Amino acid sequence: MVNIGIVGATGMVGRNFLKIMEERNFPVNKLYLFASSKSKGKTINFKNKEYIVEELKEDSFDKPIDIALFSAGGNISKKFAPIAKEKGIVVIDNSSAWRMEEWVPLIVPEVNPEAINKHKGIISNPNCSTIQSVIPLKPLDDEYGLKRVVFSTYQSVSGSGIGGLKDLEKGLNKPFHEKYPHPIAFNVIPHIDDFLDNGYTKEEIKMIEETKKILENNDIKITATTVRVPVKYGHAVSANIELKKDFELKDIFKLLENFPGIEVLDDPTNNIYPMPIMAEGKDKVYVGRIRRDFSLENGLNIWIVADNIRKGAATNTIQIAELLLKNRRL
Ligand code: 11C
Repeated sequence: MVNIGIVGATGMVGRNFLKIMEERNFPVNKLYLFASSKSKGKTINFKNKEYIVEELKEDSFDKPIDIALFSAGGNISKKFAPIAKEKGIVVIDNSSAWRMEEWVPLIVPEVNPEAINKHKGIISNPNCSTIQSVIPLKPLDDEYGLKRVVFSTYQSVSGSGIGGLKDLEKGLNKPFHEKYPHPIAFNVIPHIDDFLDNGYTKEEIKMIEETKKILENNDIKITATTVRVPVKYGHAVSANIELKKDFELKDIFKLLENFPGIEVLDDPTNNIYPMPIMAEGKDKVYVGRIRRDFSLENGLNIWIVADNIRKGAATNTIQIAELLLKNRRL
């Protein structure tokens, strides 16, 4: 049994940490919930017991916590994760604050579970669109070698938190764009996170850099275009892949079907392919539209869908916590 602290307990991902720990019967002993002063005093139910939300402060980590799950944004993680780590608490952080630090493992348990053994007190959970993309890429890289990948994403508004859902629900009513610079209802917006000087968005760079780090392969050429679509839950990614070796399509199907965490849904004659509407609330990564890209040698197209709040965030974090317990890395 372990003592768990949750930072950002009232947020969408924070609440899903609790839900998923209940579902998976994670062995929680003591539970401490932290959020901003706005949420202080709220109560949250976990396994039929009410817990009071405390304001996050520097002394919050004086409590006997073994693992702290953070999902309260990059600035909170930058400030408070080192404080928790100094107290001997293992932090699993959902923000982008620590992901690219060389000493911080960036983990998708189906892909690089062994990275847990290198942790030094902070472990990062990758970006949601990266998590679902690296799972099918891993067996392809191991078997054929990835030469180049072109990601095009179709990301749901819940990736932006409650504000994204509100903008979508408002439709075209003014003011329609509190979260986004344009209406998202009846629209698609090719802009996720801030723009950088090179013309890419931060979300695109996350997909490129995090994929290389998780697959431990800096030689893959990767590009990405990330797009917000008017869907509530579930991100979709089209991955156009150039492999180093030739392949038989039936072997690709077998490889993906047998990889942990993947469910292949690919029966075009019966209109079966992954869609956000059926991935919502689930923990699998769904892969379909698997076909050869005839425009290049060893080219392959796949379509990847997953629930961004669950497998893309909360479930992956709880799986990392389970890995910590299994490998006795606390
Ligand atoms: C989105 N992928 O859909 C983002 C949300 O770095 O963890 C997650 C941002 C992150 O807007």
